[in-house]
Amino acid sequence: MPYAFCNQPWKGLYLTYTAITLLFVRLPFWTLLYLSKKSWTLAKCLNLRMVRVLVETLTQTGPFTEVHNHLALAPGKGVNGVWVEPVNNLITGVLKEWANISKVESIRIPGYWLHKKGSSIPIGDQPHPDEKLIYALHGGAYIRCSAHPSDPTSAIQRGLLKHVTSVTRSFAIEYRLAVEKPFGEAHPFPTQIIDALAGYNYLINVVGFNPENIIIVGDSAGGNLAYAFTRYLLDHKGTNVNGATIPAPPGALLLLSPWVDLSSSHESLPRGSLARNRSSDYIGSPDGSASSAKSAFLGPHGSDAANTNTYISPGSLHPDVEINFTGFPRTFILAGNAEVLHDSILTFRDRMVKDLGEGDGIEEGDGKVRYIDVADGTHDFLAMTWFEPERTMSFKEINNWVHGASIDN
Ligand SMILES: *[C@@H]1O[C@H](CO)[C@@H](O)[C@H](O)[C@H]1NC(C)=O
Ligand SMILES: *[C@@H]1O[C@H](CO)[C@@H](O)[C@H](O)[C@H]1NC(C)=O
Ligand SMILES: CC(=O)N[C@H]1CO[C@H](CO)[C@@H](O)[C@@H]1O
Repeated sequence: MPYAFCNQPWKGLYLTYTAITLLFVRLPFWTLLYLSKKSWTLAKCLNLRMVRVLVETLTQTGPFTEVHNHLALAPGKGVNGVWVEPVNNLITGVLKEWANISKVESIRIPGYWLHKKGSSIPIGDQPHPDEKLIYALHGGAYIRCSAHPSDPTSAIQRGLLKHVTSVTRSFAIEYRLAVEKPFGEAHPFPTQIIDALAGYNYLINVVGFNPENIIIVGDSAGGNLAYAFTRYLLDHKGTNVNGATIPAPPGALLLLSPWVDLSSSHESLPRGSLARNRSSDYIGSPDGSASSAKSAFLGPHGSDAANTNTYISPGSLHPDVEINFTGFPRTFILAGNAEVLHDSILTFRDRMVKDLGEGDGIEEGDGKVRYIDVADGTHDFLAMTWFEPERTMSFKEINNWVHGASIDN
């Protein structure tokens, strides 16, 4: 059961137990195991197993230390935080209906800028004409991690700023996390779409970016959000609400190990990636942490919504799901061949390709979906700086895609 040890003294005891067994039992054992079966480097094997222990432990105890969240602008050296104003006037259509069911509205939340190393850009500086920007939505199953630059997921933005030559800054929004049962339920779907909208509105109507030049990046649950948020913009493009206009969709979407099926429709496939890749990935069993995160996120919308709502599960195999990607921006999808979500990402990719075609989306008539399947890649490996050489190779592919250059390394 998730969070069995979330209160003291059990939390402390559990963490001590985990640390001791890790040092004296598990690490030596894994090393021996590795020596018998080499495919990755030893460092990579051990790192990966430690990430798995970390994820499992978090699921038992909750966060070890205080994690930054939407309630405060967290300061720090080189941290460029800003407050983002609410956008209740931009909530319309289905979003308004779902927000009503969940009883959520838009509030003021923080966002953080990251700048390319060595550059000196004032916070929220007016863009140059044609300046491209990365708008980042972090992963963490909608229940953990943060947009703050001290969070591990910010490694993705740093990698992009390093490798994507024409981009000099990125902006990440501190969307409200869904809160799970033992901690008091709050902020279910569509809170995160509303918060993504607030950040987007800030970039366009306060800072002055052209939507065409915004590349929305989402990893894992952030990929789910990037997709859903773009669908909202597309479905309500140009709609006037209370004197405000829904902004145009972004110029491009970058989906990294996106979480696209929150139903369990891919889980029972006997030769599927859940069964085959569980030992090579660090995401545990779907009935433990994932189901607790899902119910926190779904809130009053419940599991029916996970099966059939195309804003929530664009990759669901449920027979009632009909989905149309016409009008979507050009999209880059990355999946790791060693991840448990592999099959659901393929389903999503196939649906997108059916409507948009394969390609870079730069030339007239070219298809808009570019997909890479990284051999031995685990879930969200771009967030793990030690996952080389796959990580650098993937960032180079992304750089090529951003600039429409031919793809070869
Ligand atoms: C919101 O939900 C309530 C019921 O909870 C309903 O009476 C009301 O009409 C709804 N409002 C909108 C704007 O959908
Ligand atoms: C998808 O949407 C587009 C534009 O709204 C429409 O032209 C097309 O017929 C739709 N495709 C299907 C299969 O419904
Ligand atoms: C590393 C590994 O075993 N990857 C497997 C993950 O699952 C897919 C099924 O979708 C297989 O094709 C991969 O070989």
